Amino acid sequence: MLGKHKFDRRDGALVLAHVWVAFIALFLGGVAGLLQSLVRGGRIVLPAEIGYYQLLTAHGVLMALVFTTFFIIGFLYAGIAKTMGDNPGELSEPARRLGWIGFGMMSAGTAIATVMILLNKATVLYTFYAPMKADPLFYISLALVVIGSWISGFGIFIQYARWRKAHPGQKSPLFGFMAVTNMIMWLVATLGVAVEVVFQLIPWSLGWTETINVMLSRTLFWYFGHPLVYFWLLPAYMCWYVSIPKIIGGKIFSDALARLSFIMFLLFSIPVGFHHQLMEPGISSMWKYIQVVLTFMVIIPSLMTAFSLFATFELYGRSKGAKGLFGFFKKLPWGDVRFFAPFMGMLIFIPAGAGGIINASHQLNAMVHNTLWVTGHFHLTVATSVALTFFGITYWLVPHVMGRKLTKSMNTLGIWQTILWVVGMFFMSGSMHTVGLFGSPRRTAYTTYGDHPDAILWMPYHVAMAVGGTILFIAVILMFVNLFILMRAPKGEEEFPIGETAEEAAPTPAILERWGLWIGVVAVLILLAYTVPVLDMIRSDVPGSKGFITW
Ligand code: HAS
Repeated sequence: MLGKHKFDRRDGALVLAHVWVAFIALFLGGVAGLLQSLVRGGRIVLPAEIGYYQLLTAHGVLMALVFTTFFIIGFLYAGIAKTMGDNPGELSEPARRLGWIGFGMMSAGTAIATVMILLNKATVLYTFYAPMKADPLFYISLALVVIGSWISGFGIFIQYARWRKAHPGQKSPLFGFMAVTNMIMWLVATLGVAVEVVFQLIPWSLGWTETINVMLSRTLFWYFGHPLVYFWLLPAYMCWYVSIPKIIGGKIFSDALARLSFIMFLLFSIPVGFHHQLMEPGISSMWKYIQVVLTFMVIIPSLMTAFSLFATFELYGRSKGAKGLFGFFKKLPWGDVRFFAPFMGMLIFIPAGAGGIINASHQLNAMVHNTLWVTGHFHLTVATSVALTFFGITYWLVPHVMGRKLTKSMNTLGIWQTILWVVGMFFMSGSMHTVGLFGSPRRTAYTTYGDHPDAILWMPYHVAMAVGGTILFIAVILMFVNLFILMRAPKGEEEFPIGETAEEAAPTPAILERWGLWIGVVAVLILLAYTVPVLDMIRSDVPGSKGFITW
């Protein structure tokens, strides 16, 4: 019922504004990605003025930071308007206003950052690792993006608080609960990068301080950087948990399990940043060990999610007469892009997650760290599981908020777009993983290691990466075209799919919504995992704290 309500036009405009910025970033980032893969595949040499690292920075910032953040905030606003709006599909005035202020600040920050990158004044990669230094304007623009996203987050919290006030004693809608969890995680995580940018990078880039504590800056970055990946992932999980059951005609397996998995992400996604720094000096093995253990904890909610999705599919399949272990497979709506694109994301998340577990295993990390394996890993996770799910959402979200209909031909184009993406990624990420095991480094232009003894061995894989990159670029263009067509689709109604929980599911314990408790536990875990090592880093006598560190 909820899904059928009309969406308020003013809120539709807010959602569409976010979606547009996201897809423009995807397009520009795609151009940079194509060029990069052609350079590494030895197919082209960049014209003198363009640097490889400049492209790499543009690609990473636009795809990983801008596309995701804008899409996510637009999607969350749409979902809370739908499920917790003052009327279904209508935000309250304060939430809408904060949404626009946040959008304005993030867009201004993004525009300045993009110009600085294009001017080659911010070639510091998407992780902006010191001692690489950018123009102060770049860091200031990043601060603007972060503060803007906080303001958008407050809009979501306000809408949630209004809903709870109007519905005392009731459990919040699952989508709203998940949106709030995701934004709390984002707020706590971005504190790390805000401290790094405001207290280290900006004063240093302005020349107010002569040196920078490299180790500390990287640690603050990864304090933020790992929950960042779950900030990308959780909205995809929201689609998998809440929308996919409705799209296939089934039920959510368990509301309680879904909420518990999100709370576990909140608890365990932040105190794990050291697993990106396992090969770095200046952090003792004991602290690395503790954070590796916590990393293995954060795998559990993903396993719970896999279990829950299989259960949803199986229950649905059996209700349609499916027999045997995988009989449900035949009953799933393969021809519906709203299902097909996110499902391909799920399927690919199985090897992607396995790769993550390899990365997190300290000894194996020594083998893969800083090789193209890691690049392959995040092209499967964020650039496939998450991106394909976001594409799948776009096919119903845009028509829904605009009062239009997803047509049959549009659906077919969407299926082709998904197939192209999967094929392109098979070549690209597959060869990245393989050649990574042969030691080919990441974040390095091909020409810089031309005389490496293994370069001949790596070359065919780099060519395969270029093939994959080209197919993916065609898929980006098709997605962009699809978005234009969606905007002009015939007027009508497209559902915002919000699933219902299976009748047999156990009730949801109220404790899962005790935010004070969970934020308290998060704070304790962060203090436990970070206090001593950060104090060590601040004391400059620790070996390695100011030393040279590999990227
Ligand atoms: Fe990661 C590096 C560990 C998940 C993104 N990761 C990165 C980087 C990025 C990234 C961007 O421990 C590079 C950063 C840089 O530039 O340096 N990652 C993990 C672990 C997980 C993980 C343990 N990563 C992600 C996700 C990302 C992401 C998600 C983005 C969205 N990652 C690492 C480590 C590094 C790292 C180290 C540092 C490497 C280094 O040396 O620098 C886990 O969260 C993964 C758990 C996932 C699962 C899979 C569950 C499967 C599901 C699908 C079910 C499918 C169904 C379909 C139901 C356990 C839920 C039906 C299927 C049928 C067959 C019918």
